[in-house]
Amino acid sequence: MWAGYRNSIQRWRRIGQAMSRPGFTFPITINFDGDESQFFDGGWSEVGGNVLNDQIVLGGELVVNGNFAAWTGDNPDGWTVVGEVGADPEVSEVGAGQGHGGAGTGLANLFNSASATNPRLRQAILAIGDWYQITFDVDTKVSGSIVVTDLGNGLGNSVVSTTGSKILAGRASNTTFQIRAAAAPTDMTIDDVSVKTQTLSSLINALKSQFGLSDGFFIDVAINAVTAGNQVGAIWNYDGSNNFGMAYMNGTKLMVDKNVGGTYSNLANVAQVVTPDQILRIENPVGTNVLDILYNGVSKATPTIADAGIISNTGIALFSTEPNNAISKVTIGLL
Ligand SMILES: [Ca+2]
Ligand SMILES: [Ca+2]
Repeated sequence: MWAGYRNSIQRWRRIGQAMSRPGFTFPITINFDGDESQFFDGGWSEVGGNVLNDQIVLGGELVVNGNFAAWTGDNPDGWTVVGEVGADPEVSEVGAGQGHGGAGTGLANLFNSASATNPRLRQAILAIGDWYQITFDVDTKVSGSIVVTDLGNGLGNSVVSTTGSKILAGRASNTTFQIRAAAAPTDMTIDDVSVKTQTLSSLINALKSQFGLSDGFFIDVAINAVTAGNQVGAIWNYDGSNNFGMAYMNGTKLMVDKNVGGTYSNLANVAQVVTPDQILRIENPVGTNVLDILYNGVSKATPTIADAGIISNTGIALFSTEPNNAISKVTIGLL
């Protein structure tokens, strides 16, 4: 009897997969206030009508001498210093609370008076296509800003211009991690740099795959909050692993990527701030591979995704790289 029950379930699943609109009355709105269990696979936390990804899995520490304890010849051990010319631009060792030329030890000062992109600190520690969490402290700012990136302008390419503890996330497009000056003049002192992988599957939370939608749908994601320099959005044409399209926001940009068999391509990168609870919309129409990505009702990008490896996948999921990114509502409807 149990085997028969299992066979009937498998047959039902096959029928479900063959149908384009099985079992649900669209549009479906998920408010994350207790109504979501039939649509949402769970695993993230629901707090005050928002869903938060508190299940991010990090790898081990990749940075060598991230606390700038060891120096040789006034350059930090483990780091490659680029763009240094005497004392300007310069990376040098200073103490807490000190700017360029300050006394003390154990922190790294990045200084230039007129070279907007130097000096640079590098470590070849990244794998292209992997997602990373980057944390560090800006101890002192006299002037300017720094940018955290890789040599392909990946990792979110986030500019930091204030003091305090920072948490950023992004996908590597090059194997070399870099922190560099981003303005002239710049005089900023940093410490405790950490870079760890984020396990991709732990950034994704699938909605019910039985939606069975490979095209002819829209996804509305109301983003209530995004931590600056982090990513939150939606995934579609998801096969449960390394094939999907994705649209996400980081507070200053809206980006569209595709992942085909583990190889990412960026399809759009447009300036867009996040206003609480405004809608990021993905429209994936029937009969064309041209999508429309909108924010607050305004089209921001019309990427073409035609890869055979992803366009027939039917999964829809949420994506978030940081626990304080908050999604307040998701609606899935038919076009
Ligand atoms: Ca230190
Ligand atoms: Ca130096």
